[in-house]
Amino acid sequence: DTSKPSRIALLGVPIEIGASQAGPLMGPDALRTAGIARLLEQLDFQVDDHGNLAIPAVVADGPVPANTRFYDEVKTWTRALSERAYWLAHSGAIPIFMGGDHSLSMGSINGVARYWQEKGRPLFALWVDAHADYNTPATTITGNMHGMSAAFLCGEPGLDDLLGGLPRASIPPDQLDLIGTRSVDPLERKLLRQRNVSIADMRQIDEFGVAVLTRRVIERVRAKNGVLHVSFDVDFLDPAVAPGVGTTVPGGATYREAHLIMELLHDSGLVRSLDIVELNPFLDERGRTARVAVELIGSLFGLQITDRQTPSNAVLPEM
Ligand code: B3U
Ligand code: MN
Ligand code: MN
Repeated sequence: DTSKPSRIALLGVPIEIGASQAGPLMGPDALRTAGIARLLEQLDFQVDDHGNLAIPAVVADGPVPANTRFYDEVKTWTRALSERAYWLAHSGAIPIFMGGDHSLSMGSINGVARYWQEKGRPLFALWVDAHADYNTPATTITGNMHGMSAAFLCGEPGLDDLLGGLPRASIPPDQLDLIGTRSVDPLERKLLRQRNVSIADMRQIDEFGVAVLTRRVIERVRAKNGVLHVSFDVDFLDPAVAPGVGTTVPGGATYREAHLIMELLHDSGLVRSLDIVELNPFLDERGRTARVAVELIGSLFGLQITDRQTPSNAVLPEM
């Protein structure tokens, strides 16, 4: 089944204990206020807002690994979200997981990956982020679990009980692509090198441009008849464009670079799920960051400046 879904399922995931600063809890409502549903409807999608995920009471029911802050809380969220994500993918809609901090991706991508595993199509993840989020309990400096989600996704050891018995669907590290990277911890860097994870860092963006780097990802997915999950951390953007983020890192992507990535991904027809994470409305300036995030989601789902094909669309191989 390669036909493009025409339904989008919005799910708010108001988790913030994976991050160092409070505020991402308000992210889902800020995205709603910025008009995410209205925009997607204008792009001819049927949009169902499933509200915000709620979790059961947190219980300490197992060993807690060292160097993990709020492990039991993150475990409870991850378990609940993984189940929910599986069923949303199963429904045939494109799920958009509105964060919330980036630890939510441990649940969202695990659930989505489990669905695609059953379908027999490889899932690729594009990690659009200033950070690599490839820490494990053995490499982390902060213990913040939003810095561990990509590593968990790729099956790195150290968080093996995080799903508490629910199935874990890891993706091989060669199906992970980082883009926008500019802040990596020393041991995290070593691990990324060992696993040979593909990294389009800011220097590569400056040298080659985002179009070349994005097409490289698209071609890799297409070559394996895969589908793509986009995990978009708003700190990918330069702080001047997106001030509403807890962990801003200077030297980020421009507004135009980010839109071009989204437009190219849209044209590929390969994106089947999305996380939009780390928006912190408490730190935002008059809703600017929320509005930019929604505009970028528009580009990812087909918003175009004109109705003409660009030359690059025209040369892309047929789906
Ligand atoms: N790598 C650091 C910093 C960090 C990761 N993700 C964010 N910050 N947002 C860490 O804490 O693991
Ligand atoms: Mn992140
Ligand atoms: Mn980040």
